[in-house]
Amino acid sequence: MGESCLDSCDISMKVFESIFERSLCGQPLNQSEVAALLATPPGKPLEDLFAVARAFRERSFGNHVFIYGFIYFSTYCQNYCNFCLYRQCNQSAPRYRKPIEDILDVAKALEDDGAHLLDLTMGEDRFYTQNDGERLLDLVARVREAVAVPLMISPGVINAELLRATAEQGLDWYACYQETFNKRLFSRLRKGQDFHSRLKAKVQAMQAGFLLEEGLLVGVGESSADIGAAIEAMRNLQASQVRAMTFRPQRGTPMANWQAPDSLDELRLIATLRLCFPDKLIPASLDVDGLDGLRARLNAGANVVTSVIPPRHGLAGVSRARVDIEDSQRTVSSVTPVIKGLGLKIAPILTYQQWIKKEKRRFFRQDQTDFRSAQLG
Ligand code: SAM
Ligand code: MD0
Ligand code: SF4
Repeated sequence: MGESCLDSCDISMKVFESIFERSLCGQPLNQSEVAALLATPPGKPLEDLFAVARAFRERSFGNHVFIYGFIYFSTYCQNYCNFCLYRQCNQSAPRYRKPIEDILDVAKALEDDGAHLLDLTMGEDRFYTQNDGERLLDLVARVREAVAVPLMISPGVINAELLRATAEQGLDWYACYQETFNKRLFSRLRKGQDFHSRLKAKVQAMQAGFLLEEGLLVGVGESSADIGAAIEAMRNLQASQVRAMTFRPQRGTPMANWQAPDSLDELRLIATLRLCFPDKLIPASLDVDGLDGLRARLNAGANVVTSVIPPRHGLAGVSRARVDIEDSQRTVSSVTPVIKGLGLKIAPILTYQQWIKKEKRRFFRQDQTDFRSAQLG
């Protein structure tokens, strides 16, 4: 890329120029620089920010985009997150535990369709975690046996032993989003949950050999200083995939009437994450605005299409539980024209596998104590 990305977009404001130059040299941005990026006004300045984010993406990934299949296999949950449709006792949530045969069918269908990874997600469902997590381990082992693609697990907080045992089944990723690193905001959002236990699970997952996906909710009352602190925390945690998702109000929850946030905020954060983590994976989730929202997210510098869900299996999304699923708008063939229209292409499977291998080598060459010293807030 050299300096061409800066030359190609006529950035008027000096402050942005210096931020872009600093991140191009690999220097971590400070909180006031992050705040400046998050306040980028719409129009030309924002288009410039996106252009720089895309150039950063291109430098690390060329024109390749990755695709993640999403298998929400149990929507039962013991927790009371105020933002989530699936919080315990919410009668409005679609509740199911998918039988293993269905899970295996979906996994194979997604693999055949060309997904680079499958994300096995559940609510914090004791059905799976009781008795040392034997049901979860069995499920993971069966999926591992049935497909060759890399696997991610998103089970919420589970103990170190279960994390180790799932990692030993050959899973690559643990996804667990703090949502915010502001402890007071966290306790308002993730009601009754412990900030440090959630963080600790991630450190333990990495010690067990997982790559980590970390994530932030957008529009839940966070300040730009909170986001600056979160970016620093994600860097300290050494997350390999970092996400931002706009909060979508859910019926039957305490935040059902929360005012919808500005849809540009998530895009600004995606671009800011790209500048801060140029060589990491950044999702463009279909679970926020469906297929309609994909173009803008890729345009802002994301490089992984997540929440691809095949129809006719009765599977739900998270923040958009039903949108675009049964009418086949969340499939590889639906996202392909959007990807191509942006001059991007779906990466070969091998490219994704090599990326994971390289990322793991980077970590596991390091002394494991690095993880222990990751900042626990
Ligand atoms: N239960 C596990 C957990 O909480 O880690 C995994 C599944 S959980 C549903 C995955 C993520 O979805 C949450 O961490 C949150 O970031 C996101 N999410 C949940 N409800 C949302 C909403 N209403 N709007 C946007 N994102 C939401
Ligand atoms: C997504 N609906 O990628 C999924 C989910 C959980 N690891 C991921 C939030 O948007
Ligand atoms: Fe449960 Fe996860 Fe929803 Fe919280 S975000 S209520 S832990 S499914």
